Amino acid sequence: MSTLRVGVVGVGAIGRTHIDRINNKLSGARVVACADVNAEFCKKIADQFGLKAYETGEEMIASDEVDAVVVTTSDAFHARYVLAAIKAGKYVFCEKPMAPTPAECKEIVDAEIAGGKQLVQVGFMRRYDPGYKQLKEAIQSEKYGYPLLLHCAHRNATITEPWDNSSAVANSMVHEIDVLRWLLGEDYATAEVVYGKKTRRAKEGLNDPQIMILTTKSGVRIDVESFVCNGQCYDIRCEVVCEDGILNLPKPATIEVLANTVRGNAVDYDWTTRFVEAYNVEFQAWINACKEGKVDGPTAWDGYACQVAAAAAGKARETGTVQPIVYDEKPEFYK
Ligand code: ISE
Repeated sequence: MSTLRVGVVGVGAIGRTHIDRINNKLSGARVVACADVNAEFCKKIADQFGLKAYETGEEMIASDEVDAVVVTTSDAFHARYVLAAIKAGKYVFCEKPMAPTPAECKEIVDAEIAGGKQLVQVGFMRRYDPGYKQLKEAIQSEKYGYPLLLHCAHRNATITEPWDNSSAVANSMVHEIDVLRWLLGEDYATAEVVYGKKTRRAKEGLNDPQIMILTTKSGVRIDVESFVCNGQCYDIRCEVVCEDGILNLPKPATIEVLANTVRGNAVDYDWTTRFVEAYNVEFQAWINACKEGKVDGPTAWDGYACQVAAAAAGKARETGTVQPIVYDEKPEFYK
C-alpha cells in the first residue's frame, strides 16, 4: 500500500488538528474522507481540507475508499465507530477514552478478539512524549531501584470542554491512569479521590482542585493533583521517588523571556502545544504500524484497563471511600 487512505469521524477541534497533522506534517497517509453528526459543518470542513464528506460514520468506515479510521467524536460515540471499524476489518485510532464505561470497552475487546486480529489503537499520546520515555528508560535501567512513590500534577489554565465533578478523572486524569500504568509496567489495586480547598475560579458546584490517589498491585503509591481552573498555564508534573534516586519528568524546553523585571522560561497554555511532538510521533507510529499490518501502541486492552481504574476512581469520589480496582483476566490475545 503506498498511501494509507484515512477517514476521520468527528471533525471537532481535535479531529481537525489530526487531519492537518496527517495531511501536512506526517508522511505515508492522507485523510481523504470525513463524517460528522453535524452534516453541514462536516461539508464545510470537507471543502476546507479537500475531503469527501460522508452522510454517516458507518458509511465512511465501510467504504472501499478508506483504509483506516480515526475516531474523534465526542466520547459517548467512540465505541459505536470503533466497533464499526472492527466489523469492517480496518485499523482504527480512537481518541481517549476508548469509551466512557468498562462495559463498552469490554465489548470492543470482545469484538476484536472475535475478529481474530488486533486493529485498535487508543490515543494515549503521553506514551510518545520524549520526557515520559526518558522516565521509563531510567526506571527500566534499574540504576535507581524500584519506584516507591509518584507525585504528579495535571494542571489546566481553564476548562475548554463540558465539565462536572466527574470530569477531572474521566477526562483529564485518565492520561495519568494510562501513562503511569505504562511507566511502572503494572496494574492498579485501589483508587481514592479527595478534594482540595475549592478555588474561587471554579463554577458553583465544581470541586477543583481534586487529588486522585492510586496504589499499584505491588504497593507503589501515587498521588495526582488535577487543577483544571488554575488560571495560569498547562503544567504537567511527574516525580518518581525510587529507592536509590528521585526522577523528574523534564520540563519542556522553551525560550527564556526577560520582561517586566522578571527572567524566566515561557510555559505552555494548553496541551496542544505541550504535547504537539507526542501527537506527531504517535500518529506517525500509527500510520507506519497500519502499513506494516499491526498495532504498535496502546491497545484495546489498555483502553479497557484505563476505564476500569477510572470507573473505580469515579465511584471512590462519589462515595468518599477507597475502591478496589478489579480487572478481568487479560486474554492471551493481548499478551
Ligand atoms: C483534554 O481532553 C485532554 O485530553 C488534555 O490532555 C487534558 O489536559 C485536559 O484536561 C482534557 O480536558
